[in-house]
Amino acid sequence: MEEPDKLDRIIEARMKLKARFEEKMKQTPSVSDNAPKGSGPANRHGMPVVPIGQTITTKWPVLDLGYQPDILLDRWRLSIDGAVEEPMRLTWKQLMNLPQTKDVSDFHCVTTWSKLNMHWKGVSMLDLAALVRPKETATHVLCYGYDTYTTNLSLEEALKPDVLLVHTFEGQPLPIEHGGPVRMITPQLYAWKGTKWIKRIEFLTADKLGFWEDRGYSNTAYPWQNDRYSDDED
Ligand SMILES: Nc1nc2c(c(=O)[nH]1)N[C@H]1C(S)=C(S)[C@@H](COP(=O)(O)O)O[C@H]1N2
Ligand SMILES: [Mo]
Repeated sequence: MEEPDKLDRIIEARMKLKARFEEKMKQTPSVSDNAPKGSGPANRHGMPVVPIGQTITTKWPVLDLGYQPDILLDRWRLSIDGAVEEPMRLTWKQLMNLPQTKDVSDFHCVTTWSKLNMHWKGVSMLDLAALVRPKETATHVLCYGYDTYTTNLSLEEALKPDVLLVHTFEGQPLPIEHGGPVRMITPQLYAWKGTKWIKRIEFLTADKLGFWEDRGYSNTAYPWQNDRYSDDED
């Protein structure tokens, strides 16, 4: 950020948000489940590195709705609005001027492939939320892609430290087919919870189903519980 006091305010808001969601986050299955399903050594949040029913791939398959929007950086905007104190519409330059986070995480697709140790760089959802300051009544977000895709997340999932809006993968700009210029990643949930070509994050005071959640995918999407479809009750 340009002004140091603005950065201080983000840091303070981030600490407050962390404190507000800490307890709920600790209770989410991807950190609290004491009988997670999967194989291999524990990952950094204590779950077996390969979730049940997944096969490791080194390739990176592409999944979309049959259309890959091509957004010029000059025209790219990210709106963050809804139940927040300070709605924003960020340009590319503004996004790049926010604190940048690097992380290495895994990607679990509901269609049974997982890709491990992916190197990302982007802006954390927690930092974006700290900027717009969700109202006390905010409980969920609905994310929108430039291709009309939507997906919903609870705030205790969306504000986990590994949820990022990434623009860089393995040191290169995120390819269009994988959601470039910017997509969300949700390493502790199935990957459909991460919107490619993200253009809007709407904070909500009640849950609202996204594209796949409305078409029979699980609302919660926990890889270590084989939580793929909303009709399986296990
Ligand atoms: N905007 C948008 N985001 C999306 C999708 C989509 O069709 N449109 N597909 C989702 C699904 S089902 C998965 S598994 C992942 C796939 O990401 P990938 O194509 O980079 O592997 O993106 C998710 N995000
Ligand atoms: Mo998917």
